[in-house]
Amino acid sequence: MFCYQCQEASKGIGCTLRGVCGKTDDTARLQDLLIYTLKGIAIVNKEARKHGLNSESTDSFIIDGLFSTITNVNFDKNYFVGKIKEGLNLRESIKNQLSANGVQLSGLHDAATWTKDESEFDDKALSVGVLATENEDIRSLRELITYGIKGMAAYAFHAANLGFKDPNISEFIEKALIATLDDSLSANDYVSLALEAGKYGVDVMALLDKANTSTYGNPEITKVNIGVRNNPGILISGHDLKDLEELLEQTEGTGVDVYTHGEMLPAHYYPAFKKYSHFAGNYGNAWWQQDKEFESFNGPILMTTNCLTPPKDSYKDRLYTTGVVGFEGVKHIDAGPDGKKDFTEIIEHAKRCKPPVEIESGEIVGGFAHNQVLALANQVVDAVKTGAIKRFFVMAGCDGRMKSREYYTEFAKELPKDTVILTAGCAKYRYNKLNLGDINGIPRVLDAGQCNDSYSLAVIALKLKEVFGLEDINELPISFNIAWYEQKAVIVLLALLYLGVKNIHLGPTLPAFLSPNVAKVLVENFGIGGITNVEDDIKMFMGN
Ligand code: FSO
Ligand code: SF4
Repeated sequence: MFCYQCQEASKGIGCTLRGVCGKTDDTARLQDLLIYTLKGIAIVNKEARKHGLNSESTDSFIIDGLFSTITNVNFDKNYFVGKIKEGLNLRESIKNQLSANGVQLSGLHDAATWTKDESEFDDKALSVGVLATENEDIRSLRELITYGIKGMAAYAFHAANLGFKDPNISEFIEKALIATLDDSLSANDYVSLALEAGKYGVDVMALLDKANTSTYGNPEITKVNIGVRNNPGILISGHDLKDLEELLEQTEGTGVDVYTHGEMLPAHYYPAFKKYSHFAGNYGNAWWQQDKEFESFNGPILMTTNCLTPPKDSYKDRLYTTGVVGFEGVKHIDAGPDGKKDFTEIIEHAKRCKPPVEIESGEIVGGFAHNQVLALANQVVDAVKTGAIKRFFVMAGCDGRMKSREYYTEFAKELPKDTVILTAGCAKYRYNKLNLGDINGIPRVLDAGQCNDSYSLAVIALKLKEVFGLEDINELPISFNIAWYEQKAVIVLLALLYLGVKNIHLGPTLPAFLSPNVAKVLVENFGIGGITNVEDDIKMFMGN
């Protein structure tokens, strides 16, 4: 195997024997082969589109497939074997449909023609992985784009679950998949394609924002309990709000409470979920602490998306997956023919469990997505004009288990008191319990929501640009010190670059998949930088 898609890639180079994330080498190879299969489908589907023969189920197959290969989503090799077989069948059925409509395909790439028996998948996978592209710069750019569309697929998946789809996004994803096989493209072509991915990144986050806010209302300032009650509970993690809604509906009146974990915390900010009195609070912290927190939670846990880590035996039998998440030996819940998920088994399981052990108490405040912040716009603008707020720091993205991430807690603590942190994603857990105070009633940490709600932060920045009558978003007193871990952060980054944001600092380390030359392009054209130490970085950001 060779995988370098996340921030924890072994030695900052890549995982070769087993993933630091726990992904086994055979699963990693099957993921590579699934991606290759998706490229083949994209090639034939491009023709289907041209002839008005594209079906929405093909778009969803590609979106699900990409999402399932994101870090910490699916570790189950049988899942990938099944998806590859399904993908090959789908590809052939599209060809058959084309031919029935008089369209003959010729000169197709191997990705669109190969067939193998399951026993030969592993061999085939060896020739189609990341290292199949020999030139390290082209490889770097192809992977940058691939990881970007993986992130895009994740957001498109959640939007689709709420009935919001955009065929243009799927068409772009397919175009990008095909481009990664095109040896006639130059490094410059791929840089342009990466920026185009950023445009669709903005679109997909806007689509998901519309899906979430039109279904569940606009997030509003909310205090979230981080202690526990005395009833048995179900812990729900990941990012899918539709799953949460169904779970809340089905647990109502059962005596079982529902708690959020990790990236599900922002669900509390939506008006639609406030009506559930058994929606008890948020339990624990970011994804990487789940091995301890799932243990002490005592009740069943539902993982709707990443970040899942290989479960310990102490809670493996209490763990359930749904959607594209999977782990061998862990129960999986799929939607029935009516599209609804039946969580009865989890609810009955919860009733047999003890209430959660309290690991924290008190409250945290969040809900500062674009609508809420814009409602406070006058207050915010005044605070900037009078100098009460000197600078905003966008510290969105992901948390991770490496010690180097303590930087972000220190950074938040050491920031001058006249600065405000705008956050989104699980990165917030490094500083959302610090009590950093407020500025004229505006909290110093404004949590917009999940990683996709970084879109909200961009909307806020664009609004401030307009209010202050500035030409360029980079003239605002906003600095970007972003923490990344997996591929959703890649699409967020590309989206910010597309919006013209310069001088983004990315940490705790720059991606292993950026070759020195590609990193140079990003530094020279976009001012992308890494991080050093808290003291020097704060001086640099504050301009002194
Ligand atoms: Fe975190 Fe994991 Fe949301 Fe990521 S839970 S690390 S950017 O998957 O998706 O922020
Ligand atoms: Fe390694 Fe990250 Fe790939 Fe897992 S996802 S194998 S940790 S690079």
